Formats: sequence, C-alpha cells, structure tokens
Amino acid sequence: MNKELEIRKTRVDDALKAVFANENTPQRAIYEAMRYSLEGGGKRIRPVLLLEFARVSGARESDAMPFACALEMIHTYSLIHDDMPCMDDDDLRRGRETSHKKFGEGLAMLAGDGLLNSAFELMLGAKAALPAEVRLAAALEIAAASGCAGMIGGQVLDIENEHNAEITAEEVEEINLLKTCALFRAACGAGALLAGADAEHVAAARRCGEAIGMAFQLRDDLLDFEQDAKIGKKTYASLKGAAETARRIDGLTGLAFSELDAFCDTEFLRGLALFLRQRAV
Ligand code: GRG
Repeated sequence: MNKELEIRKTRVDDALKAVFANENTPQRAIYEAMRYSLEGGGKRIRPVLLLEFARVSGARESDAMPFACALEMIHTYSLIHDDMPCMDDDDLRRGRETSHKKFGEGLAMLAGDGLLNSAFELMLGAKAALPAEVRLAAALEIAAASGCAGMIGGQVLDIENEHNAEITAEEVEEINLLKTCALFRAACGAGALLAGADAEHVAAARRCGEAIGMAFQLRDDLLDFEQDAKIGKKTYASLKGAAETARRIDGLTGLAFSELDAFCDTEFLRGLALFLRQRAV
C-alpha cells in the first residue's frame, strides 16, 4: 500500500508543482507564499481519492488531475486560514512554520484566498477532453463541499462550540461531517462524476468518501487523544472513549468497503481505507 500510495502522491506532487510554474511577475510574493504551503508535504489523501474514484469509474488520470490539484489547493487554503491567530493560532504546519509566521498575516490570508481562486480557475479552465457539463458537475461538487453547506459551515459550528462544555458526541459528529467529511465525500463524488458515472455510482462514491472521511477524522482524534485531554478539547474520542472510537472507525471502514462493492478494481481503495484506519500521522 505504502508504495502504491507513494506513486500516486508523487504524481499529484508533480502536477501541483506545475500549477504555479514560471510566475515571474511583480506580485511574485503571492506565488511564493502559495507554493510554500502547497508544496509543504501534505499526505495528498483527498486528491488521491479523487483520482482513484475517477480511475475505477473509467476516467483518464490526465482529465481528472486538474480537479485533484484544485481539491488539494482548497484543502491547503483551509489549513493556512485555520492556522492564523484569529482561528487556531498555530506556529507549525506540515513540519514547518505556518504561512503567517513565515510571510506575515496579510500575505498568509491572501495566499489562502489565492489558492481558493486558483483552484476554480484550474477546474473551470481545464483543457480536458471531457464535456463541459461533466467538468461543471465536478467543479460544483467541490465548490459545494468547500462552502457554507460543507467545510466552511463546519468551521463556523466549530467556532460557535469552542467553549460548549455540554456538547455531545452526536453534535461533534455533525461538525465533523461538514468540516472534514465534506471534502472527502466530494473527492470521491467528483472522481465518479468526471467519468460520467450514473447517479447510483456517484451516490455510492459519495457515501464511501463520507465514511472514509469520518474514519480519518476519528483516527485523528485518537492520535491527538492525550494532547486533547490535557487542554480539555471535546472530540468524539474524548466523549466516547478510545475503545468505542476504535470500534466506530472499524464500522465506518466496513461501510466504505460495502460501498466499494459497486465498483470494479478497488484493491487500492480498500487498501487505502485500511491504511488510513491505522495511520500514525
Ligand atoms: C478556515 C475555511 C477554514 C476551514 C477550516 C478543514 C478545516 C476547516 C480546518 C483544518 C483543521 C483540521 C485539523 C481539520 C480536520 C481535518 C483534518 C484532519 C485536516 C488535516 O488533514 P490532513 O491530515 O493534512 O490530510 P495534510 O497536511 O496531510 O494535507
């Protein structure tokens, strides 16, 4: 699995490097800031999921790659903004200084904005052989998941509940569904849409993405379990306990597997779901 994942990750890394190549303009500082965060060593799980759902649904990787890159650019923008002093106020991201520590708050904010806008430029301007309506459907899938009914909406609820000592595990799950799972769901849904898959397969891909996304978030909770306990942060794992959370991760992975039954050639996706279930970073 590690080798197969690494091969796909490298192809995404190479495509991302090409997005802002040769930007030698007076405003070159914004390109430097965007590239700093984008090329700073993410796991690339969301773009790999998109590419793989596109592949098992019958699309060519070259047609899906602009959308995979766009999704990673949106994810990266959310991390830059999430790290800023007005949000989580973090100094480190992906093993190095956060964007605002390195470039200052103004440029960091603009780097996030720039990545978001460039993501849409990439999807809508994609010189792919795909029909316009297919590209539009995939772009809409990603736009909706990133917006107020998805990731941004989840972040809003997260902020509102920051000091809510009464929050329940079910309410935390609702936040996770928007904040984390929406992009995973869109990764898989957009992949299937790019191949022109029928409604049934697109729905199965979305459900699979949501299950993988929730398992990914709960695994994150377990990795941060002791740290979160120290600062009194309420997560699904802190409210339900580590053993129950591990059981839920297994259940979600099983759910993802059953959705994959609708597709052929899913060995890599099944391996990825198992790998994420026990990831250490
Ligand atoms: C500020 C618009 C805005 C949104 C913030 C997604 C998000 C909402 C914040 C990120 C903070 C966070 C810890 C979210 C939970 C999802 C998660 C585990 C993100 C980290 O994703 P990885 O592990 O990161 O895939 P890499 O660095 O590997 O890409």
